[in-house]
Amino acid sequence: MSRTYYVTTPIYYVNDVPHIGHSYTTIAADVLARFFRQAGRDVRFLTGTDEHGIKIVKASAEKGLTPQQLADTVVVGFEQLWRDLDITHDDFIRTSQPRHEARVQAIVQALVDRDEIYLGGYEGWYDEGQEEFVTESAARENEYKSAISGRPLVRYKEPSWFFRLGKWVPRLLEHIETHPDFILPASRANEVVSKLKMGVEDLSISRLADKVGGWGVRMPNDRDHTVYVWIDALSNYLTALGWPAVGAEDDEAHMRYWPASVHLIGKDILWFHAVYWPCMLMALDMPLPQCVFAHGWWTSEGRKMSKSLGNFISREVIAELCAEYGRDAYRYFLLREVPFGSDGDFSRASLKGRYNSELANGIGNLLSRTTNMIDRYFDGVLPEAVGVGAVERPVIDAAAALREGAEAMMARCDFHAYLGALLAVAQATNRYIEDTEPFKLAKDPDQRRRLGTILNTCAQAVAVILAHLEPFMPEVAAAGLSRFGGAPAAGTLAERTAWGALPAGTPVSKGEPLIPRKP
Ligand code: ME8
Repeated sequence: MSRTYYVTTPIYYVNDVPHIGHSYTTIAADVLARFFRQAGRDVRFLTGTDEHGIKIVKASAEKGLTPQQLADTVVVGFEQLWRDLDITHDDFIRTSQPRHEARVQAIVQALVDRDEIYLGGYEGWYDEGQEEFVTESAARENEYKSAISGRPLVRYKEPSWFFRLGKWVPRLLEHIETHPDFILPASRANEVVSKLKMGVEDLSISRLADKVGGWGVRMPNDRDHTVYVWIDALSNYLTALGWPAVGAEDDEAHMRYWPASVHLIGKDILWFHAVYWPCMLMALDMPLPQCVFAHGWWTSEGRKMSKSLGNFISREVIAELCAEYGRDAYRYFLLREVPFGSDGDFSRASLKGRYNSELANGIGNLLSRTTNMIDRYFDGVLPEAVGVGAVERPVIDAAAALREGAEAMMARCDFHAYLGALLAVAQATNRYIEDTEPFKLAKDPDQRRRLGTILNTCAQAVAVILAHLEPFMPEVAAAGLSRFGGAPAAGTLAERTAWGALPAGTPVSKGEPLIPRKP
């Protein structure tokens, strides 16, 4: 059995419609899933929706719907967006599903059995938009408003069950210090560590069921309480694998995927994933995920995204952008524009700029030049490479750097550098064509072997580029590779992209520009 790779996205709240931020994490997860499948790993890719909590209860009431009706409506939009963006998840979990609810109860019961939970009372501030308890000092600092949404915090005072979070903090700190890749980027790990060192209180993990209209998972040990939505939500990463066993047929069928290779999340929900979740897992005596990667946030046209400003990038706007540039270009842009982990600004001008300079002029143009010349000078049959020498070196070296660095870059979610290395191959090859001037050599019959070597080199480079582009731009890459009739389709990515993998004699067809320039 090959090594497993388990990638997850956050499960998205159904109080509002999907937008660019959701598409960002899910596209990143899809790229990782596709890449590691190509690398021969046994991949599991999970996404889904977070449907409980006061936020959903309030949003549904405003719309005159029940929470379930709201969830059922909004989830359709998420599923549609994932189809629109060619997302290849293996499972889609909804927290209102019985398979999830039963297992959340089993998880909480296990914590009760281990004496990790006790009854107390919560009095303090709550950020209903973030579904987050806020300490007095943090509340005061932000003038009793949400640090994220700016909306007023709500005062809560009620009996509540508590998880002994504080007890696990020393072990968590040690884990973070001894596992430098546990929280990425590293700067985020530092933030978590300094906050942990300031001291952490035990975590309120239940809400009175009446206060949330009974919408949620009941505490197994106390019917008057529902499980705090974050405990419910975080558990999805395990419940979706069938853990803990509660008697259904597929119980624990997928437990070979645990621990997760990476939980991809946005920076605003790092604390939940880097503190609550691992402490819960330690209390359950379960292995911790290998990595929690917190990406940055997008603004739109230079400002915080909002419906009232008219710069909200909804599913409909994404569909429009995909119609104009192709969904592959949208996928590419998001992961290329800024390093994963940094904040980025989305603008139509930068999408168009990158599309034209990197995709159309860089990769598309190289593919067209190469296939056109092979068609014209060699009747569409890939010529042999003989006497490969120093002139070819920069191209071969750039391809080797991409191929050899690919897996490590993907393991660190360094999409930006990966695509940078990929573009470097295109640049080196385009420069090679300019330097060697094959169109001039074609006029001289004595240069035929040299011409063949140049075009073979270009074709090898294009094949390496397209194979590595596949996880990001699956349709464009497949269409490009199909122009090289004999491009090896089987084998791992590294096998398929060994230099010279495209044999001489391969039929090569030219065609319409694959990535046409936008005026
Ligand atoms: O937080 N740019 O769900 P959610 C980039 N249900 N990312 C953005 C963004 C933006 N402008 N706006 C939001 C939740 N996000 C919980 C998760 S997981 C067990 C439970 C990201 O729908 C945000 O950072 O509010 C978060 O990672 C994700 O969208 C889901 O947000």
